[in-house]
Order: sequence, then structure tokens, then C-alpha cells
Amino acid sequence: MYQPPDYYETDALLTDEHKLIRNSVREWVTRYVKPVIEEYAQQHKPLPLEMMRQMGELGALGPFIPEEYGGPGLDHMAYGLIMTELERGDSAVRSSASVQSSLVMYPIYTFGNETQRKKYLPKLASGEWIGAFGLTEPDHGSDPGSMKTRFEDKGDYYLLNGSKMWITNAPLCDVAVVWAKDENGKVRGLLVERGMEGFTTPETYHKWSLRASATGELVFDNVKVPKENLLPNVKGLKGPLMCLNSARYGIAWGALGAAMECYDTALRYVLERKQFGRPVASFQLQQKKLAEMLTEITKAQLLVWRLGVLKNEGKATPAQISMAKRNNVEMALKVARESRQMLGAMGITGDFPIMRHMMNLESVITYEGTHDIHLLITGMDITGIQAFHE
Ligand code: TGC
Ligand code: FAD
Repeated sequence: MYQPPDYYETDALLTDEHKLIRNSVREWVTRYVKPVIEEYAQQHKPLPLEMMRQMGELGALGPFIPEEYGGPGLDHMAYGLIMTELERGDSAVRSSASVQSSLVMYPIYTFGNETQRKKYLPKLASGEWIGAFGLTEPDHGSDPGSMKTRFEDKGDYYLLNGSKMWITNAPLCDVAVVWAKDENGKVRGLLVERGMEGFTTPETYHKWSLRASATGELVFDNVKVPKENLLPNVKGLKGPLMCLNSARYGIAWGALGAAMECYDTALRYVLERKQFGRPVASFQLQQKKLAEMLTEITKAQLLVWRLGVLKNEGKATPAQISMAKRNNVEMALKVARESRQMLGAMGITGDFPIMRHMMNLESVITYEGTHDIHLLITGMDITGIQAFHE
């Protein structure tokens, strides 16, 4: 089986259960994702729904959700390891699992009532249902607090109007966790199901990134949402932001998988490829690239491992998570760019995974908070002064 770089022997820090789940996801990615992913990406076609069901069987959807709600009840280290393996295949696979786990199952589990948990979580854990998370709007991305999507209390139901944009799995979703303001301007979470009148999910085409992922809009035109679909246990922007903490944590781990795959591909290539009568790997400039890539991958591995320990102890702060998401995604993008160069012209083809990872990572560095927003979160944590707005 594929052995990723582990220069500082971080494997020794994992339990047998961690290794078992990590290895089973690794094997699934190798057998079922890697052989087909390039074609889906080239054709700009979302991955088959069957893959969601397979991920459900693996325990990759809502890994931290307790067994009584259909999840495998694993810890956060296991969640991170799963994300690394999935993103080694493609960011689109990891994205689907991230959204389902952290942005849909997490809020239903954390902010929902028992009826909502029992109704939705088992179907989401098995991959029978697909979830989406609607926070971003056409005019409100980094600043979700200014959202325009609103609902009014009409006695028997809530009347929802507005729209969300850039939503992963919108065109495929059975249920969407939608963040909207009530009549008092308070952000609340609503569970909007496919089939509700006035709810549509047009797809966004012509992406050069995450081409194997379905991205789209959530449009609400006088949608009557049953009152029992309001998430009762959270009010305010902290609701969606708490979900983002969980998803950003997973992305910090996930980006590592993309970086490892690019590094590994470049290493194999330069050991075989000869120019000037010698392996390309024998040139100092190429060795510098490999040495620097491995150094950065190793640092990123240690960062998420420590973050995983803190998360398991309930001590990982949002700012620590921001730092890891920002660092690891930028690291992965740099590794992808360097690796691509090492393959010369072959690096731009779909015969190798590097260009696909590189293009995917342009989304990953933007979603779940842009690179600059995470820097400002760190700046705010250091100084105690927010630099976002007046
Ligand atoms: P601010 O006034 O700072 O905070 C409002 C309230 O929220 C609390 N809070 C948090 N709570 C939990 N976790 C966090 N990370 C939190 N950050 C803030 C805060 O204490 C406050 O609580 P309270 O009780 O006082 O009301 O909010 P702000 O309006 O100044 O905005 C802050 C900012 C810019 C950091 C935040 O809004 C932000 O993170 N913006 C980036 C938006 C973003 O990340 N969007 C992601 C959309 S989802 C997505 O991209 C999915 S991609 C999926 C995939 O395919 O993988
Ligand atoms: P803007 O907020 O308009 O930012 C534009 C630029 O301005 C950025 O460089 C930003 O860093 C910078 N900027 C903004 N504010 C400041 C500031 N105060 N100081 C300095 N610089 C600033 N959203 C969801 O809700 N659910 C999803 O499932 C989802 N999936 C996505 C999938 C894909 C493929 C993509 C690309 C996006 C997805 N998003 C999703 C949306 C994503 O979260 C937003 O794109 C992101 O938060 C940035 O918002 P924006 O694109 O509107 O950029």
C-alpha cells in the first residue's frame, strides 16, 4: 500500500484504531477514487453518489458523531486522518465529506433537538442523504454577518426569502442547513429540504477548480419552512462560525493529503526522468525543492497532530484552527506548484494528479475563510484588535 512521507515518525503518535481507519480510507481512495477522479475532473462532472454511500460505510461521514445517531463515534484525530486520505485523492472528495460531517451533521447534532437528530443524522451518516451548508451569499462572503437572507414568522410556518451562492453539493442536496436572519436580525439555522416549494438549487458551471464537485446556489422564493425545522439551540453568527471551526480543522488535515500526493509524484518522476545523462533528482536545484517540500510537509504534519490533541481535549481555539488551515493550505499550494515544475511539460497533463490538486487548492485557499481573513483572525488574537471593519 502507498506509504506517505512521515519524516518525523508521527505514525508512532497514533493509536492502532487511528491507523486502522486511516489505512481503510487510504485503501478505498487508492482502489476507487484514484482510477476515476481525473476523468470526472476533466469532464467537470460531480463524483457519483455511490461514493458518498461508500464513504458512509467507511465511517468518513460524521466520524465524530456518536453511534446512537448512526456515526462511528471516533475522535478528532481520526477525523483529521480521514480528511488527509480523502484529499490525497481529490479535494472534491474531501469537500463532500467535510460539508456533510462538519457543516451539516455537526450543527444538527450540536444545535438540533432530539427529533431532528434522529430524523437526519443516520441518513447523512450512511450517505443516503446529501447535505449542504448555506452561509455565503452573492454579496456577502467574508462578511457573513451582513447576510440578506431572511425569514418571517407566519404563525404556522416560517417564510424564507433570499439566496446563497458558492454552495458545495447544492445541486445534489436533500437537506440544506441554511443560515438566515429572523425578524430581529438574529442569525438562525433552518433545515430546508429538497421538494419544499420555492426552493431551487441551480448549478454553477465553468469552474477551473474542484471540477469533480457540484457547486451551486440555494434560492429561496417564499419558501414555507415548517417550524420544527428551526435549529433551536443556537442564535447569532457564532452558530455557523462554530461549524466552520470543525470544517477548517478538517481542511488543515486535508491539505496535507494533497501536498503529500504532489510531493510523492514529483519524487518518483525525478528519480526516473533523465536529462543531460543523469536523473533529474541528481541536480542540486531539484534536491533543494524536494528537501524544502518535505520540511514543510513535516512541519504541517506536526501542527495538525498537536491541534488534534488539543481538539480531543476540547482546547483547540478558533484562532489556532485558523493558523493551521492557513498554513497548511498555503503549504500545499506551494508544494503543488513546485512539484508541477519538476515534471516539466508532463506536469500540466492529466496523466499526473498535480495540476488537478493545484487548481483545487485555489478554492481551498479561498473557502472556509480566505487566506487573508485567517491572517486577520491571527492578528486579532495577538493584538486583541479586530481589523475587519469599523
Ligand atoms: P464577530 O463579531 O467577530 O463574531 C460574531 C460572533 O461569533 C463569535 N465568533 C465565533 N464563534 C465560534 N467560532 C468562531 N470561529 C468565531 N468567530 C467569532 C463571536 O464571539 C461573536 O459572538 P457573540 O456571542 O459576541 O455574538 O464577527 P464578524 O462579523 O466581525 O466576522 C468575523 C469573521 C470575519 C472572522 C468571520 O465572519 C469569518 O470567519 N469570515 C469568513 C467567512 C467564512 O469562512 N465563510 C465560509 C463559508 S462555508 C464554506 O466556505 C464551505 S466550503 C466547504 C467545502 O467544500 O469544504
Ligand atoms: P470576498 O469576501 O468578496 O473577498 C474578496 C477578497 O477580499 C478576498 O481576497 C478576501 O480575502 C479580501 N477581503 C475581504 N474582506 C477583507 C478584509 N476585511 N480585510 C482584508 N481583505 C479582505 N460557502 C458556503 O457558505 N457554503 C459552501 O458550501 C461553500 N462552498 C464553496 C465551494 C467553492 C468551490 C468555493 C470557491 C466557495 C465556497 N463557499 C461556500 C464560499 C466561500 O466560503 C467564500 O468564497 C469565501 O468565504 C470568500 O468569500 P467571497 O468569495 O465572497 O470573497
